[in-house]
Order: sequence, then structure tokens, then C-alpha cells
Amino acid sequence: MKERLEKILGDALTQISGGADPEQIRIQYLGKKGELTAVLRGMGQLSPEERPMIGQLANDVRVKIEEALDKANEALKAKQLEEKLKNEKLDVTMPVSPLATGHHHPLSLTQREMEEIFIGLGFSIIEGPEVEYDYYNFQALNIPENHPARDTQDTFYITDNILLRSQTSPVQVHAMETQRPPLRVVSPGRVYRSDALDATHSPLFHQFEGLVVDKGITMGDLKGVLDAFAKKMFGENTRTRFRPHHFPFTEPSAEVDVSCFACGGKGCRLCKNEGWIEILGAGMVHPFVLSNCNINPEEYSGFAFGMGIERVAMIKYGVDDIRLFYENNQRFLEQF
Ligand code: 2U9
Repeated sequence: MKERLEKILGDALTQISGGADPEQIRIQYLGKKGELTAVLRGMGQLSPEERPMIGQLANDVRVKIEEALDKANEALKAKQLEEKLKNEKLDVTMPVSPLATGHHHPLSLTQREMEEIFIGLGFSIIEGPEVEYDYYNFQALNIPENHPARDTQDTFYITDNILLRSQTSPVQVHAMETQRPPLRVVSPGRVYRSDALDATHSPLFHQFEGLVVDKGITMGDLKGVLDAFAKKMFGENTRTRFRPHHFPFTEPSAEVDVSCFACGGKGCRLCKNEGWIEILGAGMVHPFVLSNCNINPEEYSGFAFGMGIERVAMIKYGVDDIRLFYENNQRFLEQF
């Protein structure tokens, strides 16, 4: 019996140290049908003298096997953990794959660049509502009752006297009503006109208007400001040219061209061989517009100008179709 127990212990320890599966060994020796369990069952046949000694020995063997199994289990778990950590290792210093980042729309970029230039010239940026009274959009600006711009063909009316602004000038009328001169403001924003969409027209576009009112303001100030703007926007060699025009809200009025920055004025595809590109309307604020806003035209004078942000962006970036700005085609937008 003693030899059998010693053999069981020896066999079990050899198998365990040989790397056998601990659970398998537990079943083989200590399980219900295990080898050690069989020995313990046979104890009844022993003489009463032998029984305590063999019982003690059998117990020692069980404890030793269990201890060896526990150790083997621990070693196995440690090995498995090491394996797991090795496989799951994460290099936090590895560079990440690049993220797609958004950027500004070409119209926003153009508007921002224009704003920066006028801020540099001492102007403030003002904004106002896109839904306006007829009074602020037309009447205050000396646009008479029978003017074609007032036609429903050209302007979106909401009621008889409420409309979607067709220019940002009403923002400046509000400014003149609420602030005293000197006034130096620009008003960028959306405007609406009942135009069919084509390569150069859109029922929604963006305007950038400016207004200066003070004592002794002259056409020379207007020319100086627009010249400085054109040079900053299109390059230091850009020149400006004023051609007589008519607007109801300015007198005298002019259309303003800039020399073509692509060919320097020699004539090319961009300027359609003209050497000049029309970008602005401008003039001295009509005395009626000043008095409509309770500013005495005998005491004060002012100049105003207006341009389309789309038009400036098209010229600057060489875009030949206004619709590209609204379609959000990523291949177009990614170029800016
Ligand atoms: C006040 C008084 C006068 C703003 C002006 C223009 C000339 C002009 C057009 C350019 C292209 C509109 O976008 S466009 O179609 N604008 O030619 N705008 S003077 O005159 C004002 C504004 C506000 C109180």
C-alpha cells in the first residue's frame, strides 16, 4: 500500500512538472474515480494497526499533489497572462491615420478677407435682418414707387410691405438712424432677388456694402478707400477706374473697374480682353437718403459702395459658374 501511494505521488509530480494539464491530473488522481481515491476506498481492508499510518500517508500524498497542482495552475495563469499582454500590446506612440478635417467655404474665405481689409481701414462690421420692411429696403434709399427693382419679378415679397431684402443697404439705414456720424461701416450678408439661376445669377447671393458719413467726405475719399481695397484684395499693382453711372441712392454714382490682375491690363481670358474687370458700384450718398435718416445733408456728406461677394470670389479664384458655390461638390470645395 505504502509503495502504491509513493508511486502515485511520484507519477503525479512527474506528470505535473512535465507540463501536463493540471485539471486532467486532478481528475486522474484526486477525482471520484481517481487513483488516490481508489486507494482511500480500499483502506477498509487494512488492519487497524496499519490504517492510521497509511491514512496519514495518503493524506500527505493528496496534499502534496494539490500543492503541486496549485503551483502549476498559477504558473499556467501567469504564462497565459503574459501571452495575452504580448498579443494585445498597443504602441501609443504610433502615428494615427490622418483625420479628414473640414475647412471654410470659398465665399466665407472671400468675405473674411474683405472684412479684414476694411477693419484695417477703420470700418466696423454690422449685420441686420434678412426680412425687412419695404421702407428700409427701398423708400429710405430713394428708390421710387415705380422703380423696376420694386417689381415682384425682381423682389420676393412676404406681404405688401414686408420682403426679403434685395440688398444689404437697409442695414446701413438702421445704422444711420441709431448712430450719429462719423460712421464707417460695412455690411456683408445674404440678399434675395427673383432671378433664375444661371452661370452668373442666383436668387440668393451675398453682398458687401460700405458706408462712410462724416463732415467733409468727398469723392476723393471714396476713390482712396476703394483703391486701397483693390490693391489689398487683388495685388499691389492693381489700379481702379471710375465710370459714370446712375443709382437712386447715390449722386454722383459710378461703376468701378479694377485692372485685370491676371494680365496686368494687357487683355486676357479673365478680363475678356478688356484689361479691366467691373467689380463695384459706388457714389456719394444722395442728400435725400441722408435726410431720410435725420442726418443734415448741409452739414454731413458720405460715400457708399456695394459689390457681390460671389463676383469677387469668382474673379479672385477664376470660378466661371456661380452655381458651384451652392452645390457643395466636395471636389470643388477641396480646392480652397
Ligand atoms: C446707403 C446708401 C447708399 C450702396 C451701393 C452700389 C452702389 C452697387 C451693386 C453692386 C453689385 C449691388 O451686388 S450688386 O448687384 N451695388 O452698385 N451699392 S452704392 O449704396 C448705399 C448703401 C446704403 C444708406
